[in-house]
Amino acid sequence: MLSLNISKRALTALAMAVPLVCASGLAVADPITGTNTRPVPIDAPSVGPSMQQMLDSTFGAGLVNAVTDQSNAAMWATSALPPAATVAPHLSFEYLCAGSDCSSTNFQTFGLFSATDTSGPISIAPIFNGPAVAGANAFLNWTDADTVQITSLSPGVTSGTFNGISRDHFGFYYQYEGDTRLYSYDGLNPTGSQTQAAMLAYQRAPGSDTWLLAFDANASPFQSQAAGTLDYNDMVVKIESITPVPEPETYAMLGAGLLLMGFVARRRQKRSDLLAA
Ligand SMILES: [Ca+2]
Repeated sequence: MLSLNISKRALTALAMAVPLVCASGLAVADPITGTNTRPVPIDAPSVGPSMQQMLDSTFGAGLVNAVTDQSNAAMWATSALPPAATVAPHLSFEYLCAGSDCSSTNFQTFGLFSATDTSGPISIAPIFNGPAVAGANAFLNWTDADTVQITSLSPGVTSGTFNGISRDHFGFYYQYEGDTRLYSYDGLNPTGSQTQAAMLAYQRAPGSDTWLLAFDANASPFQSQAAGTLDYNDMVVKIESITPVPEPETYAMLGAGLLLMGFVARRRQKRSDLLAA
């Protein structure tokens, strides 16, 4: 949309201010096991499809609601080993290309990040780079607990091996040109912009491991903060084989369930030992 057509000179000046904002945004230290607060409002799009239209074309008409079905998930784990996650962009980008700014259409990136807390270092694995268009696919394969291999036959995918990306605990980021990185976890995004909710996450259905993630560049303080800019259609990606990281309470319940199963299995074992004897 129009708000993204800012000049390169302005972008360069703004990019120099990015580290300062990142530093203040990361000052609070707490583990990234949290979730996001949803739902948030979605503006009607000025250019491109609406969030509801994208959900309808991805999952089927009327199956997932753009407002009421927003997930609070912020971090994910792989649900299958192997096969690992398939990451496919659902559609291309929202902004208009006009005049000398046309080259900037090649500078949107999307990828994985991993971090143990909001004050520590953030590891990233870029996936889609400039020339990626709708239909491009990337395949992710973890060769060990925190090493991911990205492969693809599509243009615009950064192939390679990236360390520091936990198989059990990763999120997604989106970046517009030299602008600040926006994360799937709200707590990592800059305060002072119009929203920290840079991403909306939708699950195909309860229990499904297929998701649609939608980012909006206007969550960055360096883009337009005008009313009507939060339409979440700047970078939209469909991802298979991921499952949300459980909240701490869920971990506790999961542990109890595993213990119980262990107990039953041991009793059964003993009984069969007796029968055999
Ligand atoms: Ca927008």
